[in-house]
Amino acid sequence: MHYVISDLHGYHHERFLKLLDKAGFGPDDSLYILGDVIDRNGDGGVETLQWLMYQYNVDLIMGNHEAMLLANSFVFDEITESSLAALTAEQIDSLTRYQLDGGDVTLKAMHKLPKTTQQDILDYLRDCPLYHTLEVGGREMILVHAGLGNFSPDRKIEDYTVDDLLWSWPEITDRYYSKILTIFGHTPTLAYGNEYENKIIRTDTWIDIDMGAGFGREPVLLRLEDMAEFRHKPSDI
Ligand SMILES: [Mn+2]
Repeated sequence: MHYVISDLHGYHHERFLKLLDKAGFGPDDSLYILGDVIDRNGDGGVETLQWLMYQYNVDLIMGNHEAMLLANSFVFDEITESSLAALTAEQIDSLTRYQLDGGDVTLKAMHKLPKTTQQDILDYLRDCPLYHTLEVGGREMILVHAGLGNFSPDRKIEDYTVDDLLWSWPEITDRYYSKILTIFGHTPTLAYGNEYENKIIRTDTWIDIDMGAGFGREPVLLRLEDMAEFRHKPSDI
């Protein structure tokens, strides 16, 4: 079976593992995380990243938050007085924006790790793809973090830019490829209206599965074969 989940944003790691158990996720299944494992809550998802690096059947697709961590990875270089003085205004600006966007907890948790582990995590993130395509039950699907910005039916998936795939904010009325189902996160479904609170949004061409775990809500694990949804109740331990 194939599963997707998105925007964990520092969701408690053990609770995430329990959610996989709840769905019966096993060694023959595949899980795709549609980006933004890190930032905002708890240890910023660093525990989940350390787990992810060693899972052969779990793939992380790049989110804008992973991209921001990578863009600020200069903070993990050896720091000397001269390297601090050599920081550019762009680097300082980028770091400030990342910290204001929830990166603070991730940077703090990363700094507690040995240098080699930090570099292993950064190397792992550099290898994460911008999207993944697959076929489930005869239906073609695109898994991507934020949607397909500047969509055109004539544009092939490989022709979208990093900004299109990581930073777009789809409108509820947007329609994507008619014969390919696009699944993404990034925009909490609640942002489309109160009627979507705690619900994934399914249109005929795309599905948004971001439940707003970055803001303390429970994420949904979606099984692609039958579109079954698994989630914890907030009261579940
Ligand atoms: Mn995002």
